[in-house]
Amino acid sequence: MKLLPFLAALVGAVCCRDTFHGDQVLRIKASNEEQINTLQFLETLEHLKLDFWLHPSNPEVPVDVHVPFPSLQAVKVYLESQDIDYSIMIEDLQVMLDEEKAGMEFNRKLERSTSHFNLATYHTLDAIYTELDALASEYPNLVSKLQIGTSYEGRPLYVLKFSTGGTNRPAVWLDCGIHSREWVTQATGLWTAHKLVSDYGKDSSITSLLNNLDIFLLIVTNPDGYAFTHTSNRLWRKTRSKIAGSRCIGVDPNRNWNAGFGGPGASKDPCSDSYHGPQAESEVEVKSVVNFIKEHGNIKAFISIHSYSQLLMFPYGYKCTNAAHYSELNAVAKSAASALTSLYGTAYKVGPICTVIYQASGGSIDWSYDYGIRYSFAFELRDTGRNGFLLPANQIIPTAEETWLGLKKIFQHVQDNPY
Ligand code: 0X9
Ligand code: ZN
Repeated sequence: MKLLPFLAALVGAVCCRDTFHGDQVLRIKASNEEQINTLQFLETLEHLKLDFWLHPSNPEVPVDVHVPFPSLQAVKVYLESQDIDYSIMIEDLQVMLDEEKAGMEFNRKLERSTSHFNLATYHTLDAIYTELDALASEYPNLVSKLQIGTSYEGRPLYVLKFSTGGTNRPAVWLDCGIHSREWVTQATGLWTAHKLVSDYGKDSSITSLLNNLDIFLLIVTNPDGYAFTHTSNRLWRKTRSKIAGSRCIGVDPNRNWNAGFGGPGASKDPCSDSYHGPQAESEVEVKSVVNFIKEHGNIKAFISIHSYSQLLMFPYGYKCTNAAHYSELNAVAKSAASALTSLYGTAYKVGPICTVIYQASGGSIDWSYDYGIRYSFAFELRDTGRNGFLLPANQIIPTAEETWLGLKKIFQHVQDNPY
């Protein structure tokens, strides 16, 4: 009988994981609008099973696409026939995934023997959740763990609240991992939590910040997706909800907010990775955040952390017109990006979503901004595509450190500019 759980784990580990042997990620450089249209056409060819890591939108921004091995030849021949430039960013996705997995296994053994939590590696959901408890019990006067809801598959949605007292102080909201495969974001969230507790009382800017504001940090916004990236498909982006009338699973939780819902840059096809869902806030993971923000009533900044591309963006994404606070948001984002860059020279682009990445409707920060939270920003962390979503674990800490400098600038601005 004792063998049963072990066997189940073994079968689970080997039988059902998607593999990506020979798959490549191509970086495509469209040189004009016509080539963008051609790539958008390519995106509609379902049988190729292409996974666009960066969607075609304007010739300034490269297009990254994960091409399964069986489609590679056809895609390359097609691009060449259309005179569209491309290069190979990732030669063999499975090789990278194997390396990542080996690193995690090595670390698991290390952590077991040293009983030390390593922030410089990727962790499973269970390990992250255990660490949240450790933080809350070690720093009870500074951190508490709140459950703001339950995911589609029944996992708790945990928010860390950093607070030094007061009642319903003005607060900032920070979420990571709404797209489950963006692993460096959950890891950055966890590092940030440790940074806050270790520097409070030591670093005067953090101390003053937490003496005035509360910080709410949702490290794993999409826990079902995150668990799935560990057990079954490392490249899973969406939620795991069942869609009536479709064989496909999941909604893009960053197309599901009630902001231009169903507009350009979202798909109505449940099989698409940018499927907006049957209606706005259909996903309980989104609805739980919305309810929390509304009930709190005093959130002054809303920041969503994604990867990759090294961008610091602000509204809008569902439309390409400037937000009313464009000048202020642009100035804050510029100063945050330059603080971020000052540490390791990591270059960031700054601007509205629609300009710097692509038009995308139903996104979180458009919702928060239209709801009245002026300081709404989205980060796309490292890198610019060399590793894409598979950022090597040795970049977690430098990524988190530099991001923290950017976040601090935004928080300071919020503190200095009450509204
Ligand atoms: O497409 C997205 O949702 C984001 N890019 S990602 O590669 N991380 O998927 C960009 C959207 C901008 N962010 C918000 N609208 N919040
Ligand atoms: Zn994302």
